[in-house]
Amino acid sequence: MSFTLYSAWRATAPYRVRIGLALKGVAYDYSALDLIKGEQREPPYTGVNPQKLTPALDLGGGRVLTQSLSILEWLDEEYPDPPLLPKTPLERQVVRAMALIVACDIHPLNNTRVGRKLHKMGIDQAGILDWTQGWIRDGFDALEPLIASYGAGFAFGETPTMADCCLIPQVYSANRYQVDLSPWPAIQAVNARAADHPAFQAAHPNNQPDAVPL
Ligand SMILES: N[C@@H](CCC(=O)N[C@@H](CS)C(=O)NCC(=O)O)C(=O)O
Repeated sequence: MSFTLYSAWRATAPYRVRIGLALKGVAYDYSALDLIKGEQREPPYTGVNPQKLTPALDLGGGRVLTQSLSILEWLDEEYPDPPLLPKTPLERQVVRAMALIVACDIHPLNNTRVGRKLHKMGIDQAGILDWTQGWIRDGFDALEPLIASYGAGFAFGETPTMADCCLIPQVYSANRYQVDLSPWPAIQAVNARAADHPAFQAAHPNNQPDAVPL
């Protein structure tokens, strides 16, 4: 039975899972949601993921996985090669810490539903942009020294890990929201390295079936 990924081309959480699937060479069908139209909050998707967020990975047989990081962990256990986590507990802790800076401390504050809420509270577009950029900057300030210490091409070591699955979509988002990346050379170097990697290319927003030419 084939897998179906519920995704949205520019959304960073499904982008993380697309990278993981591409790194593992796992094939899937792509089901697009328009987050601006609010398709994630309407049936039939609410029947797939009652949390009304993307991604969801439908494995068939009534099994649906949600939450991008736990999907990546599941992928890594089911398809161990190539690994998304390093060998030792201490190394794995560092990779997970990098991933969580993005997934817990940047992204949730900048999610679509947060932007909608800020808008309803009367914050204008410039204020929302300032909010978004600020959380990205704070997170990148924390990631930069970790990547400078542990990176060697990718965020941790020479091969992609779960940290890169989270970092590269967040850099895409930073560019989308006009964050100047010059304060973070280590992050920029990883982003440049990933741009040459076929799995990261396959997962890139511009290469998704629902991509809108900008
Ligand atoms: N913690 C969740 C976050 C999922 C999430 O917030 N997804 C965003 C797209 S990046 C979404 O579907 N947003 C829709 C909305 O905010 O209404 C995960 O990692 O999967």
